[in-house]
Amino acid sequence: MSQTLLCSLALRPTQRNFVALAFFSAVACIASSASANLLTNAGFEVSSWTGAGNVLGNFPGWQGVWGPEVGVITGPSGGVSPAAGSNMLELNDDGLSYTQAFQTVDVTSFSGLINSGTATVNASALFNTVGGFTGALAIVNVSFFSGSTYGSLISASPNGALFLDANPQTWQSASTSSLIPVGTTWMMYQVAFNNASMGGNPGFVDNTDLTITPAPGAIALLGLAGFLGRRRRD
Ligand SMILES: [Ca+2]
Ligand SMILES: [Ca+2]
Repeated sequence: MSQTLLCSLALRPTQRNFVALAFFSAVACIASSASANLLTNAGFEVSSWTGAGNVLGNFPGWQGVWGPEVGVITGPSGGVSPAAGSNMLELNDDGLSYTQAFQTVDVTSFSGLINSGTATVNASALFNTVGGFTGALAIVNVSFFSGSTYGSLISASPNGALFLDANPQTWQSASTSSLIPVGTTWMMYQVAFNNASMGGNPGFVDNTDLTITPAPGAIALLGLAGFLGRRRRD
């Protein structure tokens, strides 16, 4: 709402340099339009979730709901307190390579930006585990889909991976960022721990974040617009 207001105000032209100002304002509007966090229950303060199979098998039906493979939303656990609020996500070894949790997001409202080829996704989360050992491997990732089914997978972002320290009182951030493929209409946010690295201990997640911003190229255009504006005044 406020973004729409900001853009409409910025686009009001003056008589003196209509073209430069209109161009500058349009680009500034794009460059400043980073989305809010697209995840629901991003801090796990609502103790509600479903199975991973539900989330992966029915994007529209379980949009905005966390789907851990083996996990719970919990208060302080294993000597670890939530990074913020009262709750966090706990993930436990599922007997496979990685234990994971998923959330799907409909991004069709960003189609204009995404299909211009200039949209970047930014994903991050805070990770922690119990004390006494190092080398726990935590990962954040985003997958891109052309439709509302897993079968429409286009590609995935590079992993944001992090080896955790041995201190249960420190939370560490992992993040990833990449261009969103043209044609993307759904995204799946994913946090994971490598089971073999966990020594049978639980892994914890809090403060998840998923945003869409214009790619750096759009911001470079902003600089060009400023240059053109100055040239007109010379
Ligand atoms: Ca929390
Ligand atoms: Ca730690």
